[in-house]
Amino acid sequence: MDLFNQTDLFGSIDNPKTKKFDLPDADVTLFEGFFTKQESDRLYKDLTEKILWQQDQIRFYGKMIDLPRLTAWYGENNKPYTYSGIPMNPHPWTEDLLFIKNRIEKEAGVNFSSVLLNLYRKGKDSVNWHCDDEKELGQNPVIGSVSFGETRPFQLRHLTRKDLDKVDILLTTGSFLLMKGTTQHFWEHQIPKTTREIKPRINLTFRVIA
Ligand SMILES: O=C(O)CCC(=O)C(=O)O
Ligand SMILES: [Mn+2]
Repeated sequence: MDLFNQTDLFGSIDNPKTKKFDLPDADVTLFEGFFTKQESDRLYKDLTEKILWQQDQIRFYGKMIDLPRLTAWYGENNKPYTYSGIPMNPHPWTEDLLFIKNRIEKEAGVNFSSVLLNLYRKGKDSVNWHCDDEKELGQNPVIGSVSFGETRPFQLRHLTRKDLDKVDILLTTGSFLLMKGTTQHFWEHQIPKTTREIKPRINLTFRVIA
């Protein structure tokens, strides 16, 4: 047995499994079971019911169409932010969001100023390839991504290195994915659609607005 294998040493529910991905030009770490099953079930239910979910639209070939997911923006009100061309007016932090934020900040070593929440209601809900590189996020954006509910694959692909394979990361309930360094400059990510019958998933991406 390899005593120094992190995955084994930190594999209990109270000590999350940690996986740092060995990717060029990126700094990506996954903490599985960062929130216990009990915490995750409670937060999934609470966020589903209490967050002010909204249906945003984007212009597509001159027509307004619904985004394939519901979203919500929470955080400090003095930090204006534009996401995919949509100006976001944040709602104030809630108790649940502060609980999650405090826990992940201990690991991330930064103070997050806002969070974008996504609710993927079904398999057809998704987010298309993009980088989180808006200039409000500073030179090297730190993105703290927390998931509750259904497991969905989070895919990463390098923007220019076509010799590198796409990376699939399964984001299970209670997981915390931390992206920092140059990740957003060199890699884009998506949550693909699936035709499978699946349950909803909530994702929270905490951001630092400079
Ligand atoms: O749902 C996810 O895991 C990713 C969401 C995302 O990339 C975003 O909101 O910028
Ligand atoms: Mn993103």
